[in-house]
Amino acid sequence: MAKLLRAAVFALAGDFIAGNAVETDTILFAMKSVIVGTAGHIDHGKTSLVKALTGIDADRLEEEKRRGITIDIGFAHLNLPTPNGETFRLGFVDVPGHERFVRNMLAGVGGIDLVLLIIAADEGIKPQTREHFDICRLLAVKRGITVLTKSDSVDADTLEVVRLEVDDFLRGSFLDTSHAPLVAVSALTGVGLDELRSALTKIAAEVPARDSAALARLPIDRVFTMKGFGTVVTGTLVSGTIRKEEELEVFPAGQRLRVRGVQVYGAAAEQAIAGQRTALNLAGISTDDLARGMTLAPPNTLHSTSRLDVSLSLLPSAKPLKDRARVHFHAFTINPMRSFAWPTPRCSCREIVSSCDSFRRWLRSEED
Ligand SMILES: Nc1nc2c(ncn2[C@@H]2O[C@H](COP(=O)(O)OP(=O)(O)OP(=O)(O)O)[C@@H](O)[C@H]2O)c(=O)[nH]1
Ligand SMILES: [Mg+2]
Repeated sequence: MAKLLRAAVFALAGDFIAGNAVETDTILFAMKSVIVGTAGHIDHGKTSLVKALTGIDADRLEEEKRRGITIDIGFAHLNLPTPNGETFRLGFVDVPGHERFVRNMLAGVGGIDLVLLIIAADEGIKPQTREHFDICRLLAVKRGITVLTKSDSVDADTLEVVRLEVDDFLRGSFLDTSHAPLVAVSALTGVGLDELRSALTKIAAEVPARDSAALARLPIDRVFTMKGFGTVVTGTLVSGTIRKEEELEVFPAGQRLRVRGVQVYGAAAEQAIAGQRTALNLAGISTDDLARGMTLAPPNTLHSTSRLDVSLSLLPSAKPLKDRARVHFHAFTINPMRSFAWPTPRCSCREIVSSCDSFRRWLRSEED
């Protein structure tokens, strides 16, 4: 984590489901879409909780099912009716808790509107609870709910002790329990799920709508071929609108393509709007030319760069970052093993952090 430098927003994805697709465009267009990410230590019950809420198993890989752990990001969704008659569409991005898969976690959690920080009541705070929480803070995630899972596996006194420990851990952060909810649940018995749904409804109502009139940008998080369809990509549309038959460009590769079909949360649609989990069936491009981390946008609208200004924050737990240190840079779904140079000035980041919390510097790709 010490050298994980990430900047700005990220993004996520949805599923392209063949057959039985209904034209639900009008309904979906009217529904506010909110992206919820999970975060937390391995085996603390993230995927089980998403399944208990949505009925969908976000672990889609055969290896995940065999090993009983999440390896890559998974997706689910839920329609949440509000007391005033509105309905929110919640898109869930479920991330792996295993420390080895933290880069997949980073690809999933960027661009989320709110986080469910999941802590198992029988284990309390563990290393990836801290690491994922730090990542959420670095990403400037503003909203969330802390969920104590597996409440059925501890007695009331233990639950209270964990609650106090978590309370202390979150103090002063965006999840400080004086203003953010902390809910104890059990995915096994269903206890606490209604309270969690209410908390989700309340927070989802506070999430500002994304700009569907802005430039369309779809950071790709999945690429695959579907029999009878061809090339499919998925992602969370971070801004703008993408319509069927539209021409797009894949950045940074520069290839043009045509949107043959659009699906939003697994249902066929005429268009996808900002904030929706989106799948696109593409013509004029093969899966070999696409990868997670690329972005789709209208032709000639974005520019590739190998240098950028950043505002850097170093976690107190991180080692000092030396002049010209090599770091991994993450943005949206970009999960590069690329390294960047840290050019000037000749000072360590400890000094930077102690003298000013957030410091502007620039990064240069070593391939530059
Ligand atoms: N008793 C009890 N067990 C649970 C509960 N939720 C999950 N589990 C069990 O805990 C184990 C891990 O659950 P997962 O949902 O896969 O945990 P995870 O956080 O998604 O794990 P990773 O994605 O690999 O980090 C499984 O054996 C679940 O059956 C719960 O509420 N109560
Ligand atoms: Mg999981």
